[in-house]
Formats: sequence, C-alpha cells, structure tokens
Amino acid sequence: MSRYIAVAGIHGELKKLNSLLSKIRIRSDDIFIFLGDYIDRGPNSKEVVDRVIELSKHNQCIFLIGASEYTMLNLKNDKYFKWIFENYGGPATIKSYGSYENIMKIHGDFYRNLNLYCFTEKYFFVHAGINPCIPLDDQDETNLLYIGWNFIDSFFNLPQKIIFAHTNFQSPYILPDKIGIDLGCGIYPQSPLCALILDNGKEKFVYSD
Ligand SMILES: [Mn+2]
Repeated sequence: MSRYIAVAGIHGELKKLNSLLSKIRIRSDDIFIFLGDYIDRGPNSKEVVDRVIELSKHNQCIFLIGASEYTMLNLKNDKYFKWIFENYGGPATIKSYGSYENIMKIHGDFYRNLNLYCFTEKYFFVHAGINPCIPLDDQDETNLLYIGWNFIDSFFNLPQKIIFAHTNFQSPYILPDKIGIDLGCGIYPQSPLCALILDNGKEKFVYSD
C-alpha cells in the first residue's frame, strides 16, 4: 500500500526541503501531498518550485495551493492581497524570480494547476482548514486558505482526519479530528520543515535539520 507524505509550507527554504527529503527514505510508490506555501519569506522560492516539480517526475505529487500562492495570483486586482504580498514575504519571491512577471512566465502552469484540497479514505488535506459554519461544498478559497483558530477550535465529525498547515505550532498539533503540521518553516530560522508520513494507519513525523 502506498504511503501518503504530507509536507507543510516550505516558504522558499530549499535547504530545509532537501534536508527533509533526504531524511525520508523515499519509495517509488510514495505519494506526496504538498499543503501549499511554496513561496515567500525564504530565499529560494523559484528553486523550491523547481525541486517539487523535479520530485513529481519520480513520485506522484499532489500540489495544493497555499495562502501565499493565492495572494500572489490575486494581488493585481486586489489592494488587500497586494498589501499582504508586500508585507508577508512576497519581496523574497520577486527577488528569487528576478521580477513579478517572471513568476508566471517561469512557473505559470504550476501555479494555475494547484488544487484547493484533496482527500483519501482516511484523510482530508487542505492548506488552512475548513470553515465550521459552512457546508463543505460551499467553502470558497478564502475559507480553505486563510482560516485559523475558528477552524482549529471546532470539532469536525468527518470520515477523514484533517491534515492542515498555515497556522504554525512548535510541534505537530495533534487533535482527534485534525493534525497541524506547520512548524513555522520560513518564518523562524530554527523552525524545521515537517512531513507527516501516513503509512497504513500509522502516523509518523519527519523533520528537516
Ligand atoms: Mn505559511
């Protein structure tokens, strides 16, 4: 049975991504699920996207959209997203690509094809969470990509356990119905990048240096 490997927000930290991947003894049938936030803050946004695209040539990869990518894709038409991008690490992304125009020129297909969520029989993967007041089918991007404690503090009686990032914790935040795996990679220099390996009912965490 294939393992599912969920990876939290990378935020341009190529060294941590490579360190994490080197610590996972990757099998050819492993399926990676990236929870978004490839870019912003860290020094190597472009290289991080190159690296995960490279990985997808060897392993099945599901790429979810994160708050950073959604903000970047929408800032041209929205003053609020423009402000968020400029103040939450966007300039590092522009530096990495050389210019804003280059982002879509170089990796437009990648960014346009990101998924909002995905799920297996036992797990539901999403960047930030689910709005507890809205039916699953009616959730829009801003619910799934930006929600915080309103989601975390609500109990979800779904068939799947929810695996999420966005809100960061010092260690994986494990509740009966959900697991947060974002440990602040890209925000704090000492924070590792975290992967959750789902292996036939077992849940195991792996951390970058
Ligand atoms: Mn993030």
